[in-house]
Amino acid sequence: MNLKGLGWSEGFAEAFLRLGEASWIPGRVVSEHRGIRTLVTEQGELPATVAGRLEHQAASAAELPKIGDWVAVAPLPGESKGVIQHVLPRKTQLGRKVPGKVVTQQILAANVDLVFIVQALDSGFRPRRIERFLMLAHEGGIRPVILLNKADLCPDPAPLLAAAEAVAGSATVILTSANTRRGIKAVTALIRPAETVVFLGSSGVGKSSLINRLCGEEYQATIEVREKDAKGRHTTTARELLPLPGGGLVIDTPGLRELQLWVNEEAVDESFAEIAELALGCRFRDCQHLQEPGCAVRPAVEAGIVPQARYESYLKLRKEQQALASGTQEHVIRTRQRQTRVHHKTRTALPRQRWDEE
Ligand SMILES: Nc1nc2c(ncn2[C@@H]2O[C@H](COP(=O)(O)OP(=O)(O)OP(=O)(O)O)[C@@H](O)[C@H]2O)c(=O)[nH]1
Ligand SMILES: [Mg+2]
Ligand SMILES: [Zn+2]
Repeated sequence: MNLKGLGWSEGFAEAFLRLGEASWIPGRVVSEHRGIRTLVTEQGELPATVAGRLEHQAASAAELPKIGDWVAVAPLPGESKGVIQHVLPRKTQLGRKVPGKVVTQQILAANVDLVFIVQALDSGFRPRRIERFLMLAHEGGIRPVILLNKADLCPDPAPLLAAAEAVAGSATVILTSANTRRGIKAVTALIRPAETVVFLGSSGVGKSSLINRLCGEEYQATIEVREKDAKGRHTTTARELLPLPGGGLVIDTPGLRELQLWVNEEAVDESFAEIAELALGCRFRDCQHLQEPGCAVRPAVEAGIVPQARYESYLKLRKEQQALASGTQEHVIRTRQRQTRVHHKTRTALPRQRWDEE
């Protein structure tokens, strides 16, 4: 197995060497299922568990090995199994906030070069959702491309294409069909050798079907054996990384039901570049673009230069981002308070101290 073809680079090699453990070998996480990860190493595939030390030291689940991660693994002598000892620093990571009230980040994939954001043109086409996925890509520092799939089911895709392009920013938008193979060549052409691409999008938009087209028919089997969901559809239940015939690697992901943001302000601005640029002309630096005097954004909305829906989406996502930012702070404060409390407890639980007697 050639590590370079798997995306191994100088940077990872240096980080690995710095660990200075001769008995460890490098490997890449290609699947994760119920705590067992499969790695690809120079010697081939290796199932692996995570070292207890690594699990205890991790400040959050986001630091544990995820699909796409490069790790240092200790092969167990005499067993075709290994124990992951270390996660090499990630080049990029794709994360979202864990659904629910808790402020924690979930890593969807690591060391990704390109994100394909997939939407279907049959029903439920939602540009607002594209914006969310775009922000996720920008936050991770990953190039996004938008795929409008099931083009065969849409008699007139032009207006939807235009709507997608209006929110795409610098991202390319491609019409595809896994059924008729429309756009497949264009998609393939975007993937360079040894690059890792990931497919994101709601359940049923055709991520696995598109990947199947890219991989060639030999992967049909992989997709067929997947679990069926309640409606009897084949649905992807785990993330996995597959090699493409032309070089390059692809990660299939289960459809995301709830996409909450884990982004900073810059990612919002990057996804709404035209609004961020207008905002430079606002009188107040912290202008919220609502009722402030001298706002440069509102007049552009009123003049129809910025569509109303886009403006509202911007406000909504920025609010979400700000809530998340303060939520993170609150979380940090609460954790600190907890730590202090624990500290006090151990003090009072100690046997009577000298100062108690004074
Ligand atoms: N007509 C048409 N149907 C498609 C196309 N792509 C996918 N489908 C169908 O849509 C359904 C869902 O496709 P999948 O590839 O499983 O969708 P997915 O995005 O991987 O879904 P999850 O794994 O649940 O997230 C299947 O019945 C596919 O045959 C397409 O381009 N045109
Ligand atoms: Mg799927
Ligand atoms: Zn303003």
